[in-house]
Amino acid sequence: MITSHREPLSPQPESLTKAGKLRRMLTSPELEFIMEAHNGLSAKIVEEAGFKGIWASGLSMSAALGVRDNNEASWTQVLEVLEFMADATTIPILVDGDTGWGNFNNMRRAVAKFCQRGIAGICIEDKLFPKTNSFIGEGQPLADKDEFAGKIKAGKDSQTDPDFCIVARLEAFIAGRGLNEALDRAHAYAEAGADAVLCHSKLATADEIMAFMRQWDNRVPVVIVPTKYYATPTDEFRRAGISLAIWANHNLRAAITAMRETTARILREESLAGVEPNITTVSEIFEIQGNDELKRAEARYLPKTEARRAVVLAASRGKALGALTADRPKCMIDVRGRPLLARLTDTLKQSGIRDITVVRGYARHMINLPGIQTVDNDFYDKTGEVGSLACARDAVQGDCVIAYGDILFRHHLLDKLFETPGDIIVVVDGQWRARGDEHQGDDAETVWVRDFAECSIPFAADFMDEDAPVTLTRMGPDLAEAAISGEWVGLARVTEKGAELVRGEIDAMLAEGLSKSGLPELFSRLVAKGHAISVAYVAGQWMDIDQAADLNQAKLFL
Ligand code: SPV
Ligand code: MG
Repeated sequence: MITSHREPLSPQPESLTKAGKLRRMLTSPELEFIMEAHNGLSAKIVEEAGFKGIWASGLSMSAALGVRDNNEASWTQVLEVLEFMADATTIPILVDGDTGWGNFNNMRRAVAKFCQRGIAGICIEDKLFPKTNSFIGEGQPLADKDEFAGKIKAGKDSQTDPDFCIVARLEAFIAGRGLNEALDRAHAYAEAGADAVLCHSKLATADEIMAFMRQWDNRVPVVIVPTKYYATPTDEFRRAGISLAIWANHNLRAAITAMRETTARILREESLAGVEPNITTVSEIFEIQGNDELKRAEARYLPKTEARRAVVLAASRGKALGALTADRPKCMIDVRGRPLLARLTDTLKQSGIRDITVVRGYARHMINLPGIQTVDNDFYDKTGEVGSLACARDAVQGDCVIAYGDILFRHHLLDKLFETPGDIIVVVDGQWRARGDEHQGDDAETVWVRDFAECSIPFAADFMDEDAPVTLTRMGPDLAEAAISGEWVGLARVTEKGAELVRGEIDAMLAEGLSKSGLPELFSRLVAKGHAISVAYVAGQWMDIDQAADLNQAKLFL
């Protein structure tokens, strides 16, 4: 009797490949067990339960794919399933390779592919392609013994992992051909290089298996599938010297039962309430899927973006809009079915800004959009932008966009704002002249104030950001035309450091009684104190709403 495969083994080193681990299970002196799985989920459940290996059952995989166990799923479709199973688990998978999907040549390709995909071994049965499940009918034809032995040899010659296991499944008992045929073939297959034989039987007792074990000289380990003789005590298999028992289809069968019961109950009760306590929770699914690992990976690999916030100044009425702002501030004027402010906050949200603080003043109760926070400037009619920003002082921190509440702009202006380096960045429209004419002829009551900017480098249509960083020199309504580089859009951004500077300047201006001032003055003061304010140049693609004519423009803009 050759007993080399049954020598006691040292503990499994972690360095073993999956194939190495399967080989150890086959050759260990213990009776080992592997459990059926048919997809990534069931494979995970098998590993989670503590099994050391997985049986990728042909019956179960085909049933799970909704086809018959007659090679209706192609071998590459099976390969796809196996890849998910192997990726989802760390324990070895023994694949039910049916009859090897053809002749020796098909077997060669399958073995090479399985090795590539981290499969530990394949079991092939000595029947004909297309296969029939062993529990169907009687007298199934067997493969020619020598042809099958050649297939085993071809498989062994094709494996790229030296520990990959080929298990030769004996269907002699299934075909009614008896013990001698089984033993004769077992020897031939072991001779051809099989790492183990699987002795299969469909009797309700283990008699055939035990008869085989009494005669078998143990030259290679024996594997069994006790599906039909399940009542046999497991210790009998142990005593008989069997190496590996396969619990071949019980996850699939359990799943069918559970799915049928659940589905029928939901259909019957037209409610989920009855089934809810009996089924896996959604958070358990997330756990099985490994969401925790993704969280850890995100923390490790995603850039650490500070939560972005925005402060929107929306306290003024917009007097020039006349009756349109009789009952609401101009930021709540309807522009094609939505308030201006809603359009602005949508654009901010698209850029990942969730924390939006709106400074309200005139007709404050009209500003009631979902998903915003509000602070109120009770003295909106006596103060200006600095006074309003002071009301939101606590919100000006971290990475924060500061925006006028009466502007509409294309989303990419925000991208530009976030891409431009600096601690305080202002968006400046280099094509400010193009906006000039529409506002000619304003009635005398309303003064159209434009926030012009003088910058370190004038804007040119072919200006590239990489050319040189542009900084603000001055900002205000009264710049001499020759000094104007562009017009501030009403959009700025501060970093943590910039926010600190802005808060400091707000405090200084309030102390000087300058709450009526505009933000251009605040920026100019910071520049005068030697703080750099970066300029993100854009060319148009924005507008502000100052008068009724702008509303028509806004409709076209959207
Ligand atoms: C399978 O699980 O697909 C098998 C084992 O081949 S059996 O169905 O018992 O033949
Ligand atoms: Mg099968």
